[in-house]
Amino acid sequence: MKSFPPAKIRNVALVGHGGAGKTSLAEALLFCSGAISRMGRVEDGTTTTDFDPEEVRRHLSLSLSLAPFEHDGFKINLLDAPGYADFVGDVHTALRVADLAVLVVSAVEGVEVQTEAAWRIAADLGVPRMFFVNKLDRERASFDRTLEELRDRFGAGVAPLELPIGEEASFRGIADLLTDTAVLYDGAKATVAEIPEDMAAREHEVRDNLVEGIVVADDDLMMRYLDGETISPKELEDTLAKGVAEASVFPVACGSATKLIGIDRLAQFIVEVGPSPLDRPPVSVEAPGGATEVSPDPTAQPLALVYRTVADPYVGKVSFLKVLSGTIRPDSTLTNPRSHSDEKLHGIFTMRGKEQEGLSELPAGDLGAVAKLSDTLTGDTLAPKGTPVRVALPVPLSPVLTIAIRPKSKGDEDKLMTSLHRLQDEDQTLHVRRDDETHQTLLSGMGDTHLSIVTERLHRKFGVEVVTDDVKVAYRETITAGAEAEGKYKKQTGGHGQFGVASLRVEPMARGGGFEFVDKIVGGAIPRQFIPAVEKGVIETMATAGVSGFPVVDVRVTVFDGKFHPVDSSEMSFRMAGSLGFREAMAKAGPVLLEPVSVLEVTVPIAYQGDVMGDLNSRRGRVQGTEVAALGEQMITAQVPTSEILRYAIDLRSITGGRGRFSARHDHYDVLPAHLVDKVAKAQGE
Ligand SMILES: Nc1nc2c(ncn2[C@@H]2O[C@H](COP(=O)(O)OP(=O)(O)OP(=O)(O)O)[C@@H](O)[C@H]2O)c(=O)[nH]1
Ligand SMILES: [Mg+2]
Repeated sequence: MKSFPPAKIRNVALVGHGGAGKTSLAEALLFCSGAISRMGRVEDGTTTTDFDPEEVRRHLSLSLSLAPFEHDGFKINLLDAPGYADFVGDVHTALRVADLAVLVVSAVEGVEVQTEAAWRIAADLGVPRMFFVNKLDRERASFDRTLEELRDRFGAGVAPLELPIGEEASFRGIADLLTDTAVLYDGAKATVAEIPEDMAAREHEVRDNLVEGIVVADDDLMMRYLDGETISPKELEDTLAKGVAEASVFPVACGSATKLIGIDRLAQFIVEVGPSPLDRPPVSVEAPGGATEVSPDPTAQPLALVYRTVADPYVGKVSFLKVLSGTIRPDSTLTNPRSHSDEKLHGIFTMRGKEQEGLSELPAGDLGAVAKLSDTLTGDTLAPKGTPVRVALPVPLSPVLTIAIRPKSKGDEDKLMTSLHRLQDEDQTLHVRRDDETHQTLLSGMGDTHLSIVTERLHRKFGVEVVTDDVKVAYRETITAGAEAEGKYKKQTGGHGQFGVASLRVEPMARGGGFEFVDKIVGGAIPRQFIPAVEKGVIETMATAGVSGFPVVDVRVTVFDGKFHPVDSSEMSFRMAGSLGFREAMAKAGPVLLEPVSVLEVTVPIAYQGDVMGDLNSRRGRVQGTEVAALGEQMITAQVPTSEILRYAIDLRSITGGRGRFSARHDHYDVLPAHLVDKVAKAQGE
């Protein structure tokens, strides 16, 4: 593929709810532009951007795909993002490098949960947005109803540029409001025609609204319009383009991806009105002298952002780049300021789905890929040697669901960890952790589908089969009263013996107090050098085994008396005495179990607030407050025992139809209610 200057590049992310038709739309755009000669179908697993075996099998997108094509002398880099909520990480990735988000909305289902989620992410990142109302050929499709929903949710900036001619089975063309003409389709073949008479009145009304919506942005245009002058489509388009780039106007186009209606027009619209990398604000980077900004100037120093990493079975590691400034050439050597390693680029290419296509150079604004970088991860910056400039990393998404896994065959432990780390390179929403308290390997991610795909990949790609277990909660123990005990360790049968006695007092401390050791030995009841051994014995016992087998916390231990033997006493005898004394004193001191409690922040539309609070109550949660969040949502803050929210991601999704979001973090330990102690102790014994 030849090289394009920034003004001729459009980086476009297709985002929206699962099944709205993003992958089909990408396929249609590629087909209409001539980039592919056969139009694949999601149902047949033959599309360009759903090429992964799991995508083919499930008939939906699981990860982000790049698909560049040429249209009218421009290069459009399509980013086909998955719609399913578990893969929202890829929506963030796509919108981080896109200059325009096309929110694909089904004319049958209308605005859905992930349409709103994608909108919110794009708005947070300041990415210009437009809509493509798809599936107008389907039964029960309605453009008007969908448009009303769009206006209702996303405000007055929503501006239709087109109206469908016919709907459902009779959907056959598009009325173009800017030029006041109709386009009729026979397959992908378009013919320009007059606006059909039966819709002319409505077309004029919508067109007047649109024109008024556009001219208000420009005083001069507004005056001329009010004077009765006709504003040319070109002038309207230019003003519209400004509104789109500023993310104050959100145009709506429409069509059918599978019937190829309106597709060529969408491509044309993207090149004419969509922002180029030059229309976007400069990117802020961290440089040694402080923060600075870079613009997509192909003649400046080269700087690229690695926005995604994929392990390709044939090429090895592939790093996807967005060039922020300068021009990157196949023989360049760049430095990674994070890892301090020099990276020689062995060839630059782009990917169209799984197909590689070589590039002679990659100028500012463009997207491409390089293979086999030695020490570069997603989020890294590649800069010229001696210019340690870095793009700030985005705040990582917090995982919402955790499972425990172990390899099916015992020998696979190491292989499991290395495979997981390879998967983590590709997927920034995947977190792996070994819990030292519960001895489990924990895998956290964005939902159950995400995690089950990870375990499938472990098997398919790396040959490691895993078993999933329930996540164990890290309970602890403490005491509720003071008690004393004498720990006596004595072994004096023949030869050199063991003898040590330590009298200990235990007392409860405040929650979070941890552990304190007090030495109250007077008159040498225990020789000085053995006191640390007593403390060591206590600490070792506390760490592993209270009365129910959990670590003990929040206890003050005082050693106040003891006995020793001039020959048989040793470090070992006093360690044992400390351990025995602690165990006995603890058993007498009203031991209780402590459970971890999390702080949960749940954001839901107000309509679901009652249900969510009721559910939190049934989980022994204590609601601490509610506050108004953006877009008619409410944020509820509650303290909930961690054991009650291990699968909250799944439950909240079903309570709110996917409209709720939450974050949870460990907060403190609290006494486990007596009626639950048996259950926990029993589970521990298994
Ligand atoms: N009739 C009709 N069907 C369509 C149209 N666009 C997509 N479909 C069908 O809708 C289904 C979902 O389409 P996809 O392209 O996979 O949707 P997606 O938005 O990529 O879905 P995710 O990858 O899950 O986010 C497929 O069966 C398509 O054939 C359309 O314009 N008309
Ligand atoms: Mg898809």
